[in-house]
Amino acid sequence: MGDISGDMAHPAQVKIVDLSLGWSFKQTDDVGENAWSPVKRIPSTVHQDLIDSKRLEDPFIGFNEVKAEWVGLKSWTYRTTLTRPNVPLSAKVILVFDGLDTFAHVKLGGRTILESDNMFLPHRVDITEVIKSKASHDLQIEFESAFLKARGIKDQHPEHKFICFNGDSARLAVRKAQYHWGWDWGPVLMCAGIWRPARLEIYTIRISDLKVDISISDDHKLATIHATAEIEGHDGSPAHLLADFNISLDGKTISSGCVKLGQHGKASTHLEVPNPELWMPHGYGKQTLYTVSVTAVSDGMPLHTVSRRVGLRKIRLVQDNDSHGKSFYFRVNDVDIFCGGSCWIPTDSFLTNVTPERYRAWIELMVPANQKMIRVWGGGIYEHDAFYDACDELGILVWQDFMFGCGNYPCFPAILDSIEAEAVANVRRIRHHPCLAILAGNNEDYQVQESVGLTYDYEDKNEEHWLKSDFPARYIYESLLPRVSAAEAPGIPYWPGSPWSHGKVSSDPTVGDMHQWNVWHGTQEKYQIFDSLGGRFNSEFGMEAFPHIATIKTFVEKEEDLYPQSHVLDFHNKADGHERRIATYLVENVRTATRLEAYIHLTQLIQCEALMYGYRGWRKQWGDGRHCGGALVWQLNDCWPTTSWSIVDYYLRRKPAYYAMARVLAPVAVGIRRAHHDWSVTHAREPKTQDWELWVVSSRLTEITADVEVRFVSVRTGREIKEKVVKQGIRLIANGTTHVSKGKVDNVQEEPHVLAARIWVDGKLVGRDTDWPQPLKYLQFPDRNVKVEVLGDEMHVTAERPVKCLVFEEREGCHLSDSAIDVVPNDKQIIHVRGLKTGDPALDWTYLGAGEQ
Ligand code: BMA
Repeated sequence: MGDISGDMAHPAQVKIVDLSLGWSFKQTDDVGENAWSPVKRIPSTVHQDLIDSKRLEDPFIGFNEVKAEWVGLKSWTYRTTLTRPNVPLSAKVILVFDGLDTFAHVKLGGRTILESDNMFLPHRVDITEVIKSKASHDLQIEFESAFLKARGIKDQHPEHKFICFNGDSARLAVRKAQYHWGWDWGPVLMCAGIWRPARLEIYTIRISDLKVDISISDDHKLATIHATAEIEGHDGSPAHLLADFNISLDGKTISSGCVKLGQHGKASTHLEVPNPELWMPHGYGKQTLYTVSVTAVSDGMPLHTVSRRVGLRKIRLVQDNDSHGKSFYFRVNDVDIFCGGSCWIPTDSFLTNVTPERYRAWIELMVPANQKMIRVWGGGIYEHDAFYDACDELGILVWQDFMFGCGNYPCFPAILDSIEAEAVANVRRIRHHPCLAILAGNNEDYQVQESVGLTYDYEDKNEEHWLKSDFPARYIYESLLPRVSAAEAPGIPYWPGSPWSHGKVSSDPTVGDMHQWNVWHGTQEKYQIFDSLGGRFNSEFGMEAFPHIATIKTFVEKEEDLYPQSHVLDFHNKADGHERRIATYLVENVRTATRLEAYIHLTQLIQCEALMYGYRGWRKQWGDGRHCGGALVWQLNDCWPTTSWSIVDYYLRRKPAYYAMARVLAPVAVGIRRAHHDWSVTHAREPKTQDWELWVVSSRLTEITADVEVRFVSVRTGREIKEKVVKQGIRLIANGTTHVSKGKVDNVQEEPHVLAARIWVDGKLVGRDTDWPQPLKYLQFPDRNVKVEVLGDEMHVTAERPVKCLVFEEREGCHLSDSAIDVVPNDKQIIHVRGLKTGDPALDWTYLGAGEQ
């Protein structure tokens, strides 16, 4: 058992006894003292504890996932000894669990003190009387198999249609991270354990909640903070208690107010901040963080202080009727923000292995990539505080799903109570973070209904009807969760689901957000037309790519299995039909390869191209009356080493698409493209001409001027086949799209050529874009004569003929300013490398067709 911490100056002050050490665990059925193995520390998960005790092989390697299956089918018991702390007479002793995964029976001295069946719920158990009775107590927690329990609960509800995409449908009956049942990017690893911190709290008075609502005046000259504290344990004599509120910046108080405790143990006040430093997403201003605190004071003695780090900002989801339907975009402090970004899955199959530093490293990746928003997807968890802290500090907006994913969820009374408690607890935990932009009811649950033909009447607003229908969870998304959100986080927009379209089919492109999966899944369209498939906000779309070779080598045990279609590589790709889909996109676009490294490059190039076509086109539409309000790639990260849609792999090694995305999301980005023609439909009959267009997108909030050029460079010879187009002094529309020029590619008279655009602002080259004849497989790439000259921490890249997707090695500890670049003659590109030590070998590189030379 841990030490008592906290200021011991006054016996009534809150004291914390940390319970992270001194635990052991065993399979519940095993008997005898020998059955117990030590636990390094909690929070933990049983798999990691078994690995640490050498009773389980690392499930991330080879086929070990299968060998770990038994773990999820057993019950596990954890135990420790609680020693009687020094407790003042009037104090309470509360045993606190921030999270138990999932079916937990907690016994103190052999007596059940808590039963839990919801991983997302924190618990507080009053053990004052029990703990005082003896010097030490045995604390045991038994975790039953969630897999088996889920099946049992499902069987008890024959009235409900358990339908889902991904995993065993019984998962829908259990409030546990749904990806533990396996997903199309993740293994089946049914974790169990004390997954969030545990401690004793000893106090007479405690602040149990601090709610901070912020409003900003129209002229931004005044921020008003409405703060409400809830205080428990005041034993009916609130007159003695004061709540001392304070807002500070960098330790300096700006405003404060002391109020008497009112009815129901509540106290509230208004604090004002004149000329506030507003919080903005990165790239739009500072991420200033103020601290709001409240201290419970009795007879001049401070007993407990609670603080929230807040950002002063207002956020709106703008849904106006317009010529495209109904808009869907975010406005922060009156600035319209195009939300280019990513979707986020739990970043490890074993959640308790993710440190705050690792969370920070993930979010840090987004900043140089010009990403503004991350979506916490509903099949995982309400994230760790460190995740939201990093987003606050780095200026990344968070789209937060509630934890429901890809299913028809049941609504029996007990589960509804549990969901309500879960929603209140988690919204209260995260609502003060300035990064929080939206709360959304679920991931794709409306789509599941549509896909199996379980239609519902949107106009029927009778909640009782919903609960009795084949889609009872409509009650959760359209009644329970919006009610909780409005009460607990009134300043944050609520949205019933991702995607959702105000009762229209959830793929409606004119209203609401959209998951566009007709590239890869669905009708498997060509990615070149991604832009034409979007809606008002594209909250999911993606393309798979292999991870880095070094990542692959961590799980492939035999050298002979290092080939693209080996059994173990297929096993480390959980997506339906992945072999066919990867092959389709490769065969359609590039000359395919069999050597693993070349194949990795090709899959990554395809991902790069696909995402570029999506983001580039949708960002252009931002300027067309906010036609598209944002795009979030599926997915930023991985939970194990695998092939998936992630743009950065499990070991934080960036895939080339990461860089392609960064370029098209740059504050000022030039875009060029020729009109699409579908080569497989026309059976290689090229159109005689193709229109091309040139535009610039700018997220600068004032108009600026720029110079733009387009060159027409033969793929075969590297020569310019016609006079370049130069436009000087173009005025770029603020926070919008400027159409610059257009023309025609003559496929009869002109040889295949690249349209190579560049843009300068104040004489400085700030961006490039290239458009290539499609498909790339019809092009020849001999004699590119690529040179990469290393000069200090710079790499100078040149080529004599156009080069597609030149990718540099991702070496541990190295950061590149760019990669996956297209290079054209007479345009040297300089890549900055951070982290390469003197004497280290130069970074390796490759490009499309490199093998042909
Ligand atoms: C989506 C997500 C996930 C899934 C992904 C890839 O729609 O919501 O459920 O992993 O597609 O298939």
